Amino acid sequence: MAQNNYGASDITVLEGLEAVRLRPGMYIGSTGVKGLHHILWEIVDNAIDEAANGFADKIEVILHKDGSASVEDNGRGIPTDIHPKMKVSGVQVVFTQLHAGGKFDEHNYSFSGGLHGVGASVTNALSKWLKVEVYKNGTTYAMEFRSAYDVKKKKVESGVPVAPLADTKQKTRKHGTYVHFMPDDAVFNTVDFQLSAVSNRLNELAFLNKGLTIKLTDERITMNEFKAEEEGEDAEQLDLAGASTPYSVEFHYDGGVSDFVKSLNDGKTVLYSKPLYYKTEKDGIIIEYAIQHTGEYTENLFSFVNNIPTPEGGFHEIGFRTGITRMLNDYARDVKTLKEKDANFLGDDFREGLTAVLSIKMKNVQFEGQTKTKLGNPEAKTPVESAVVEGLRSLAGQNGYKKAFEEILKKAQGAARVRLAARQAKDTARAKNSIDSLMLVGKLAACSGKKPELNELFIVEGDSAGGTAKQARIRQYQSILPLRGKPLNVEKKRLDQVLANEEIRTIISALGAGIGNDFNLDKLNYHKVIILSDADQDGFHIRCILLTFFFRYMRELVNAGHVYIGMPPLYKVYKQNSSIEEYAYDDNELQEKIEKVGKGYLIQRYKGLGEMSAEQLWTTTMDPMKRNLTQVTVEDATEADRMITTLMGDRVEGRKEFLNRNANFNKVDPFMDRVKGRKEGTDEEA
Ligand code: 1YM
Repeated sequence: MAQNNYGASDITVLEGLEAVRLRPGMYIGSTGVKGLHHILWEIVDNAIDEAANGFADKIEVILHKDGSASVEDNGRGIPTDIHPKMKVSGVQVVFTQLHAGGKFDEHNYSFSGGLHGVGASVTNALSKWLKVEVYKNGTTYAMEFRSAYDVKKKKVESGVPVAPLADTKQKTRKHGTYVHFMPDDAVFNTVDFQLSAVSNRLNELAFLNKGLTIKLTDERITMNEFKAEEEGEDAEQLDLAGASTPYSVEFHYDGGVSDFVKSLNDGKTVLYSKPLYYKTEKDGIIIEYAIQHTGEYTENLFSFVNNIPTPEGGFHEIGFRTGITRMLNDYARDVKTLKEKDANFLGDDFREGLTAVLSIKMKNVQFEGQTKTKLGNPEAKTPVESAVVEGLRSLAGQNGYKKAFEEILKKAQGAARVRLAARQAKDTARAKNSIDSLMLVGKLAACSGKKPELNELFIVEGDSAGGTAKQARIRQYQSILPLRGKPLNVEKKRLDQVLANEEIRTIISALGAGIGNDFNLDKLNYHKVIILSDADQDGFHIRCILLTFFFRYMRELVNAGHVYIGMPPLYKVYKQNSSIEEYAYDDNELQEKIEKVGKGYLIQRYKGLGEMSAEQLWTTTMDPMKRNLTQVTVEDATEADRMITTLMGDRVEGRKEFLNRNANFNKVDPFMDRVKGRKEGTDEEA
C-alpha cells in the first residue's frame, strides 16, 4: 500500500464544537434516527476516504450492546504529532475543530460532500464520550473525550479531552484508526441504530468501493435472532452455535458496481448475463459504471457522486445518457441494424429495461436541487460521456459481449416500434381529445383555489367514500378524485399500456405535470397528493399500486415529498347518549382511548371509509389540524426498487416468501418499511 509523510501541521482549523451542540440540525440534518446515523457516517466516511486513497482495505463497524458504535480501519492512522499552530496532537484537532480538512482539501481527493464531510468533530460534539486509538509506528496511541458539566460556564460542554493524546506503549503490528463513541441521548430523540439502514448503506459502500472489505457486527442481537426475524425461521429450531454468536456480515465485491447491478437485477429476467462494466479516470474524475438490460420497460439508473446517492440526477447523468445514445446509434449503423435511410433511435429506446449504476468521484462537488442530491458541476458531463462511448466501444469489440449488444439493439427496435405505433394512435386520439379531457374532469371534484402550494388532492378508494369526501372537504383547496376500481398495476407494463388505463390517465391529468421523462414538477397542480384507502387488504393493495405508479413514472413527485398516505382511524370509542367520542388509529391507541373514555365505553370498528359520515371523515382524516398524514419519502432508492420488484412484479416465489414472513397486514406494512413515511409537520421517520 502507498506511503505518505503527513503531519499535524497540514491540518486547517475552522471552528469550535459549541455551534454544533447549539444547533445540531444545521450540521446533521435532524436529531431523529437519520441524524443519529449521520454521526456514524462521519466516522465511516473518514475510513472510506482512507481506503479510497489507497491506504486501507478493511473497515469494521460494530454496534455494541450498550448502544455505542465503533469503526476501525487499517489505514495510516490519524496524524499523532503536534500541530504547530494549535499546539495539540492531530487527533485532538480532528475531533475538536469543525471541518479539520488537512491535505484532504487539495492534494488528496476528498470524496465527501453534501451533508457529509462536516467532520468527525461533529460526532464528538454529539456524543457522551468518544475514544480514539491510533495504531502507528509499532505502538498504540489513545485519547478520550467526554461531555461534562462546566461549573464556571454553568452548562454541559461536550467533546472535552480527558487528557492529551498519549502513547500507551502497547506494542502492535497493526496500523490504522479505531473510533468508539456513545451518542448523547440528551441530543437525539432516539439512540437506537437501525441495523437494516446501517447494513444497507455499508453494503452499498462496499459495492461503490471495489475490493474493500466492510465487516458489520451487531452485538445487540444473535445470529439466530436475526435469522428468526429476517428469514422467518424458528429461533428454537436453529443450531446452538448461532444462539451465542452476535450477528455479523461481511461485504466485499471484486466486481464493484457490476456486482451492484447484478444484485439490483436479482429476480428480474436479464437479457445478457454479464453487465457491461467500465472504469476509467478523465480530467481528474474517476468514472465507473455498469449496465445490464432486463425484460422490463422502465429505466433504473442509480447514480452516485463521491459515494453519495444523487437521485435528482445532474450533469453526470446527462453525460451518461448522452454517451449511451451516441455510442449505440453509431454501433447500430456500423452493424447495419440502422440502414442509411433510417432515423436514429431515441435515447428512450436504448433505456427501456435498463438497470445501471454510475459512480463518479471528483473534487469540489456542488450539490443542488430540492433535496441537495443533484450534481451541479457542468464539467462532469463531457468526461462521463466520453467514458461511456469509449468503454462501450471497447466492450463491443470483445467476443464475450457480442450477444449483449445484439440484445440491446433488439430491445431498442421493439421499443421504437411501439413508440411509433403509440405516436400514430395518439394522433388519431388527439381529434377526440377535447371530449376525453372533459370526461376526466367530470370525475374530479376540483378545488377553487389556484395556488398549487396550498392545494391538496385526495385520491379516494371507491365512489361512496369519494362522495362523502366531496361533502366533507373545504372546497377552496381540497380536490377529491374517487377511484372506481383498482388502478392498473404498472409494474412490468409499457408506457402505452399504462396510458391506456383510465384511472391512471385521470390521475395524470389531475396532477397536470405529465409523466415519465416528460414529468415537470413546476406544472404540478397539488403540492399534497394524499392517498386515502381503506385500512384493509384491498386498501393496502390500492395504496401499493398507486405508490408503484408514482415511484416508476413520477419519481420526482415522491422525491420532492408531495405524496402522503391518509390514515383513517380503525376505531371509534364512545359512550351512548353522550358527546364523548375518541378515535384510535391502531391497537395501542385503542387501549389508550378506552381508558380515556372510561366505564361504559362502546367500540365501533371501521371497516372502510364508506362507513363514516362526512363530519367524521373530516375530523379524523381530512382536517389539516387533526388528521394523521404520513409523508412518503424514499430513504433508499435501490432498496425501494428491490421491494417493488418483489411485491409488484410477476415472479410469484419471491412475493410468497416475503408475504409468508410478513403476513399480518395489521402489524406490518412491508411497503412502508422501505419507502419510509414521515409524519406531517415533523422531520421524524415513522
Ligand atoms: C475509524 C475512522 O478516521 N481514519 C483516518 C483518518 C485520517 C487519516 C487516516 C489520515 C489522513 C491524511 C493523512 C490526509 C484523517 N486525517 C485527518 C487529518 N478512521 C479514520 N485514517 N494521514 C492520515 O488526509 O492526508 C482527518 S481524517 F485532518 F488529520 F488529516
